Amino acid sequence: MSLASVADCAQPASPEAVRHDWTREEVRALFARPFPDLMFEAQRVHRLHFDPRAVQISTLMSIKTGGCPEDCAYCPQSAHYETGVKAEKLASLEAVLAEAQAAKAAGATRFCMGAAWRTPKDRDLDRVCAMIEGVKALGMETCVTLGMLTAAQAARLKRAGLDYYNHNLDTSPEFYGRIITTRTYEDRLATLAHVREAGIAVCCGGIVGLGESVEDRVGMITVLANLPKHPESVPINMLVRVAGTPLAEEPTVDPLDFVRTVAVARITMPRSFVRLSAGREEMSDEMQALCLLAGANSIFFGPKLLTTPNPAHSHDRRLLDRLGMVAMEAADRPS
Ligand code: SAM
Ligand code: DTB
Ligand code: SF4
Repeated sequence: MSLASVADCAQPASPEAVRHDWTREEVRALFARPFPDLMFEAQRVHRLHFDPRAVQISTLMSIKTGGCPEDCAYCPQSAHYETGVKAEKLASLEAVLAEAQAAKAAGATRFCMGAAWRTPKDRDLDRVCAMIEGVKALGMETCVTLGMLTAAQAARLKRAGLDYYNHNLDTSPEFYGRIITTRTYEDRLATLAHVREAGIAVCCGGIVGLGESVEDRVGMITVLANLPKHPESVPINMLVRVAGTPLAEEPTVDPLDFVRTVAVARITMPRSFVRLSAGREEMSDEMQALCLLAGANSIFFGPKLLTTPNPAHSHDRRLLDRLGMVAMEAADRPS
């Protein structure tokens, strides 16, 4: 069936109901809608739940870089590939607090700490808990991404005051095995369940540009939108092609296809923050503006993601100014 003919029979999403029973057909039909209709629907849904001018600002820090035993084909930090990223030790508490303070001064309300681990060791978790406590004491929200967790580890993070845990599904269940062989989709879902059961907010999304089909994007969004509770935060990353990784030569993503993925995430997960995540350094301001119009309302702010570049503070400030948009204050966010 052509995309246009599927679009003709697409039903408008009901913005009032937060649904967890999306069928693949419905999500496929959203992806296939004519662009103006899709954008209109995404805007309508976005405006029901959020101030369309406000953008949540998070800042990332890599607290443990490189040397990761997993083989994620996109990742510069995997020990399986020669990418020039050197393996480092876990950062000191002082270094983390200095970066968090600087991020707060620059306007970030959430500090996200990433570690290139398959799963944390308990003694490392103690040190991460001290970081969480320290960043919380600065008055910032905390997020960590440390790989797979047991239920006990999730509970330990919750006791330290952790607000969010990032753990992405990355792609569809069918395509996943082409990207990662060292852990399964079910492993990812199990960690997400442990995080949820511990009472930590979930940050979970994926990547566009891995060589996946539109149907894989449909599959990924359908899984996310049918989780028992929608992730509070849904990062949509555009692949950052890093030399040395197996995906270094992937073709460029069609910007409008990326925008479509953002719009479908917004429509299917109406109350979630949709983060325009990795890949902004390669996006035009106009493409970013379209993503924000499609319902993205969170960004990573600061010149570095984990190991790759992100737009400079000054560039993002100017972009938001040009669009008449504002950074969201912690107090503005729905609880
Ligand atoms: N090791 C932990 C894990 O995999 O859950 C945490 C860190 S990992 C770098 C966090 C996420 O960053 C990945 O799940 C992936 O979605 C994203 N990511 C990593 N490399 C990327 C790249 N080159 N381009 C886009 N997103 C990327
Ligand atoms: C997410 O979805 N994207 C961020 C964050 N969660 C941890 C990471 C992007 C990493 C991009 C590649 C790098 O800088 O190493
Ligand atoms: Fe390791 Fe995470 Fe990179 Fe995969 S995405 S190689 S688990 S750091």
